[in-house]
Amino acid sequence: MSSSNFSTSFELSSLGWNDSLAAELPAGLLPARVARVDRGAAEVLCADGHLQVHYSAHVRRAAAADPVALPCVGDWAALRRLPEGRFELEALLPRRTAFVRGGVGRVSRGGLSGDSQGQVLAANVDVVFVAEPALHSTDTADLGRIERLLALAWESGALPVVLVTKSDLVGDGLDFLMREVASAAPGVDVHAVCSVSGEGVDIVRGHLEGTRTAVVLGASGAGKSTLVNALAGEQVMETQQVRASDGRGRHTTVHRELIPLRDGGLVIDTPGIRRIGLYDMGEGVDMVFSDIEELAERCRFADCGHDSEPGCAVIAAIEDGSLPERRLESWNKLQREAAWMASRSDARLRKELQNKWKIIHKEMRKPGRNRP
Ligand SMILES: Nc1nc2c(ncn2[C@@H]2O[C@H](COP(=O)(O)OP(=O)(O)O)[C@@H](O)[C@H]2O)c(=O)[nH]1
Ligand SMILES: [Mg+2]
Ligand SMILES: [Zn+2]
Repeated sequence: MSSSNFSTSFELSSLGWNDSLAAELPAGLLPARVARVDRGAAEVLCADGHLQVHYSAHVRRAAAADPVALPCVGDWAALRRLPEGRFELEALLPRRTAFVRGGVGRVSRGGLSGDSQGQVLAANVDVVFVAEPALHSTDTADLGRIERLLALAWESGALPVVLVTKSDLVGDGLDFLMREVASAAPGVDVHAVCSVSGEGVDIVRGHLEGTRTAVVLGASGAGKSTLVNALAGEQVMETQQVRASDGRGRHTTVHRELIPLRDGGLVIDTPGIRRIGLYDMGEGVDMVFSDIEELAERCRFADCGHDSEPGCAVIAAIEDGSLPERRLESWNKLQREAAWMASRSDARLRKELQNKWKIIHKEMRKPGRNRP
């Protein structure tokens, strides 16, 4: 974050603070929004400005028991003022939305529920920008990556929006590309944006109205940080310099970071995600493939596998060209992955339960215990 922000204090409402959050703030503590985390400490934005705070023993204990309890970017935290004037991060307020990697964890009204050993990538995000660069060398985008990120976005509880970035690089191919991308994102807004000329940036900004928080996801080099700078109207994030030797960029964004925007709203920049595993994301996957789900309702058999069954509406749609075959393949793949991950987590849960019972049985076998 630019150092100019360091001294200024923040109007809490400009950080997304509202009455329902206020109702959950423990008495005597101060609200602050987590802008960035480093090992054991967080940078927060609050009425007292931009502060670095350490975690209380309570937070450290909770995080040791379950990493989901670790503060993450976007979290609302409650700070305790220590006698010497410093602050300590004493508690996290329940999360409205959360991206959880490698863990279970569905968001319910009371925050994350269920057993989980995941890592929260970002919390309290309203809008997810899935950034996919328009490349001049190939005319198609990585639709599979878009679908995967959309599943993650839906599952988090936030609203996804797809951004085809670097729209200046495709020229005439843009319309075709936009249609391709839209076919992978039913029910999702798809916009073209060029952060260099500023074209489309206002539409992106429109999604932040009402002091919403967005996160930008996408591969390294997709133009995420450049977009964040365009939204901010100043250079807040470093962007990749293209190396002259091989024309490839270097990774520059290493931290996830929450940036309050001058024009309102907040945006979280992220490092490129190499590969994010789906984890227990059945519903997120269903949302991404709502077009196939709808078709499937018209299959003759309720348990149609959309393979070679007679009366299959999905196969019929592929044959008449209204559904790209790639979509069905991608759906099968992501469903298999989600199911595999879910079964793995079940296995882990079963093992944990077994261990628990082993301990109880051992206790019961101890000498001196009454046995039936
Ligand atoms: N032509 C063009 N280049 C862009 C645009 N946005 C970003 N870039 C370039 O793409 C490269 C990667 O951008 P960066 O924002 O660092 O990507 P990130 O890794 O997703 O944060 C940089 O060299 C940018 O200058 C755009 O709209 N048009
Ligand atoms: Mg970046
Ligand atoms: Zn079918």
